[in-house]
Amino acid sequence: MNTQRAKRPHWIPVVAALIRRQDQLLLGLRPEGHSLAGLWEFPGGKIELGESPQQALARELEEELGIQAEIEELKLAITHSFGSTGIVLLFFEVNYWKGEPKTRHHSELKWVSLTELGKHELPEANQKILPHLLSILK
Ligand code: DGT
Repeated sequence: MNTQRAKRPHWIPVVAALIRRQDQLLLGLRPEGHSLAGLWEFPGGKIELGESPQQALARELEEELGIQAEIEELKLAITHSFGSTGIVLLFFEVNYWKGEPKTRHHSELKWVSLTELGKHELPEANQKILPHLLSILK
């Protein structure tokens, strides 16, 4: 067997929402029992077979927050690998939705102003692109 090949990470497509309310973004605290528990994330998740990125994000926001969201522009795409896995993370802007976000999945939800974002513990994939993300959102 080619060992170099076996060590290559398996890349997983993930979508995440930049849900905006004035100068604030919605963050969710990742729950116990999931990877990266206790870190603040942008709501979203893995794209399932046969879904477009936009369909996947609309589904995740319905499942996780109970909102019907309009998925807007792709703002940023990044890659991040941890050992044998890698994620391709697509960030979409969301400015309009129906319903009030509820904690169906996260341990906690929080509206955070752009200036306070850096004070929250985020997954490394997000932390490393935070300055760039903020420059895009301003
Ligand atoms: P897992 O990772 O197997 O425990 O499964 P889930 O269901 O908790 O993971 P899911 O569907 O949220 O997948 C998202 C993956 O992307 C997960 O490995 C965490 C990673 N990730 C890094 N930054 C973010 C972010 O800002 N938002 C979301 N939703 N995921 C992020």
